[in-house]
Amino acid sequence: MDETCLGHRLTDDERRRFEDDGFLVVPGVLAPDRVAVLAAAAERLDAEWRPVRKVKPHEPLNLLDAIGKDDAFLDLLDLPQTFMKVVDILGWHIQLYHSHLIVTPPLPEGHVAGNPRLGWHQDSGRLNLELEGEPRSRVSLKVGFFFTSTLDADLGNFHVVPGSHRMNRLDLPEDPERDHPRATAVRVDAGDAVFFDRRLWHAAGRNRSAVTRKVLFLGYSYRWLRPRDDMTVAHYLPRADPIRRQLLGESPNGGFGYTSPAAVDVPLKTWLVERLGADGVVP
Ligand SMILES: O=C(O)CCC(=O)C(=O)O
Repeated sequence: MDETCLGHRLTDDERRRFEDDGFLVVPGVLAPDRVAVLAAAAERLDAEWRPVRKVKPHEPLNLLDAIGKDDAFLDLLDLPQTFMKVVDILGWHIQLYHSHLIVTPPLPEGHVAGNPRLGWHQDSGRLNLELEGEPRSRVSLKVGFFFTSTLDADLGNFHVVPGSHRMNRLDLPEDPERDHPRATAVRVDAGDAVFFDRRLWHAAGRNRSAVTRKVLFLGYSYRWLRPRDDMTVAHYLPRADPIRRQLLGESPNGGFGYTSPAAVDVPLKTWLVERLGADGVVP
């Protein structure tokens, strides 16, 4: 793993914002030349999969297991500018459980939304029914890497209700023509990252611009959660370092190692203890 990640720890201010708002924008994690390479990979996958999935030209394509489908995205998994912030939030017992590319073309001219409200949801389906308590446990977070700008509104912005990760239910106005009063379009530039807690009520915005929006979301969770995608990443393992192998789902101790890991199952923990000391790492 690239040691420079240690220069990009979660700051106290970032932690406070993530804990209070349920999301955090980290600007400029990708240089423009890298964004261009990643945007080109997104375009390749869109050209290949849109016809396969029979997604119409103006509809969003949501492609799961994006990491497995194009190795251009692999280095984002432990990108120095983002990875330690994930570790500082979730700890070392983590994996990639989900990677999806969303390509959002412009709506056709004159489009009127059938339902003016956005599709608000929390991530991970049945976790939101079967975990007890309010708020339920966090379990996972996503990092969205933006390959196109959504600095203005109506560019297909990622939308959030700030602070809503503490609520099991999102109360919407009775008037079906109105959206949540605190619905917020997150405005980020190409190359920025958005971290968000899976419990945060969020939604995709509409793209009324002329530019196709491209975003890759990487979902990190504790290792005991089953992957949400049919992950096709085995071809990366022979050349991956031990920490990447952990992140890609390897468990030398098999099923047992996902809930009661030995050191060999979690090389990220050893790596962190060697650099930060045992006191600098969650037990
Ligand atoms: O496309 C978007 O901005 C929304 C993404 C989303 O809903 C998700 O990652 O669960």
